[in-house]
Amino acid sequence: MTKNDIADVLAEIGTLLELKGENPFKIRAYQTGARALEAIEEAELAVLIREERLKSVKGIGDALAQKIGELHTTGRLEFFETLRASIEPGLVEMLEVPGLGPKKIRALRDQLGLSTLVALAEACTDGRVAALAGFGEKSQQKILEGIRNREAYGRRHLWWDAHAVAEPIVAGLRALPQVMRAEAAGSLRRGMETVGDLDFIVAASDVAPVVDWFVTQPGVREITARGATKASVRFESGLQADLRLVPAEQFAFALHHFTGSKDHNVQMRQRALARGLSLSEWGLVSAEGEGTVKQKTETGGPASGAPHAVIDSEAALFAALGLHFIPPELREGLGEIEAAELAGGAGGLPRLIEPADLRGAFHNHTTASDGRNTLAEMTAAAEALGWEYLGIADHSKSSFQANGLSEERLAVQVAEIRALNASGRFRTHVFAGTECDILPDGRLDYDASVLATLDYVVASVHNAFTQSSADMTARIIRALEHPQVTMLGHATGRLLLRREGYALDLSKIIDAAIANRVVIELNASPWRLDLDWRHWRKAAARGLLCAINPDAHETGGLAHVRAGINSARKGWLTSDAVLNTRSLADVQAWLAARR
Ligand code: DGT
Ligand code: CA
Ligand code: CA
Ligand code: ZN
Repeated sequence: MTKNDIADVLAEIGTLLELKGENPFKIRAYQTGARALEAIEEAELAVLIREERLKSVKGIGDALAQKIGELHTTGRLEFFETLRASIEPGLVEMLEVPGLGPKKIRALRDQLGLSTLVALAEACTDGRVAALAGFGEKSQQKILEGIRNREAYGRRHLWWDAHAVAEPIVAGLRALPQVMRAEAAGSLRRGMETVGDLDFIVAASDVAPVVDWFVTQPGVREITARGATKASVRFESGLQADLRLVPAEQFAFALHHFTGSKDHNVQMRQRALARGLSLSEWGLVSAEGEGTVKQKTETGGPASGAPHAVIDSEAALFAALGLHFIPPELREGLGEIEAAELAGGAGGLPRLIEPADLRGAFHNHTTASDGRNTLAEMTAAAEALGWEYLGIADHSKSSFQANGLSEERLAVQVAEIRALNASGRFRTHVFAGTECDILPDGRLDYDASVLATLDYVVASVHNAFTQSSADMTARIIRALEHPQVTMLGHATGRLLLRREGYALDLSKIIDAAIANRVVIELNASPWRLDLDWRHWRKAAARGLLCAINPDAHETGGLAHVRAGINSARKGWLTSDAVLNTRSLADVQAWLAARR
């Protein structure tokens, strides 16, 4: 952790102790310690810790020095975690409401028994807060407003939506004459399925015009911060964005730091420390405290024994620590650093799947069920993307809310698809499939004789979500054991930021899919991304085959495979693990062999 990160923790400890009503001297010690720490230079801190001289700093006592050391080297502090866990989470949330500090929160808790935001909002609405000594009408109004805003703004955003906001901003920043380099960092760059806020890193020759441009972008509702090297805005959607301006020679370090993740950063710092170096958003310096920033030529080059390359890219930064370049999607602190070792490594980094590797996709809808484009329109759109094949999998009859196809209508669609392929109208081959409901007892929605007329079958759960985990697991496994099922659609049924998936035992389902040579799709719809990336690395290593399916309900939806590629990359998937990277002939052969 950097000194500022550590100072933040100390300040938070002070606040939490205050929430608990602890002794004021103890509280003051943490607040003073946080300020004392901020006054120390990053490199100096490393030296003080190593030489156990931290307690000689004014404002930092024995106990505090020990805690700072622990945070600096491990990035964690058990005392802090225990303390936080001991406090009702609602009280901690109240700290984020403007106008509420620890003292007032304690008063609300002790005198009105309030320990959740919901209860607090109620107490504001019926006037109990205003009646409390030290609050009043105005302060009650402000608290209520703060809670309402928090509900509107406090939420995360789909990667797809955040990306749509970020992309033109990055392009616009790069087009400014003062800007040398600009990137979107943070969770967006890591391809996370949801994004808290946007983080832009810019190297510029002149700061003010860049900040002026940034805060006047279309859709900016509010400028929440504006300083010499940083600006923050909030868009109409509630999405917030931070812009950070750095000198060109710090760009690679800032980009790496603000790309994160936090866990990855902590591990990178530990690796640097093990090599006598200290890594931060500012640079890579000798941990001896000479303050030699490697990329600064005027200091006469790096300290002796340190790597000599100029660090002007993330690749150079990783190389300076003996590592291959780690793609941002892998930077979650889940073994990527070990795998990136230049010297051997734990199997090495995978060659991750890329958007251009996809040659088609299997799960797409047309106007025959609940899609918004016809078969011909969808095929034309797939052809425009350069796809060799497009799978049509409209809903089956039990999904009446989605206009699912009866056996007769399905037969008509299959005939249409065969005729379209025979006509040679499109270069893209169309596979005739279905998204067949898995009925509550695990049987399929069409008879085997109907399924036999199709090229493939996606089996999905669309009803009876509230079954027990055991029932749902047995239900899905029964479907996977059906000889005509090719792949499992949106395995958990989650909708990001809207609803959790249904209860099930995923590891059993993955086992059954592997045993029955059934594909599990990575549904690439930006609000699904299901099966989640966190499961894929292990599952693929055990032999599970993936298909990245956009579940498109209109032509524009085919582009959602890009979101699926993000998740596939986060799941360490190579093109080998994904069926729809194969050629048309190979897919046809694979489907034939499964029959
Ligand atoms: P988000 O915005 O919640 O989707 O997630 P991120 O990863 O974009 O997080 P954010 O915006 O708070 O910060 C961007 C990156 O900056 C984060 O991934 C790592 C780095 N960072 C921020 N705060 C800390 C910290 O306290 N310690 C460390 N080591 N890194 C941090
Ligand atoms: Ca962020
Ligand atoms: Ca941020
Ligand atoms: Zn579905």
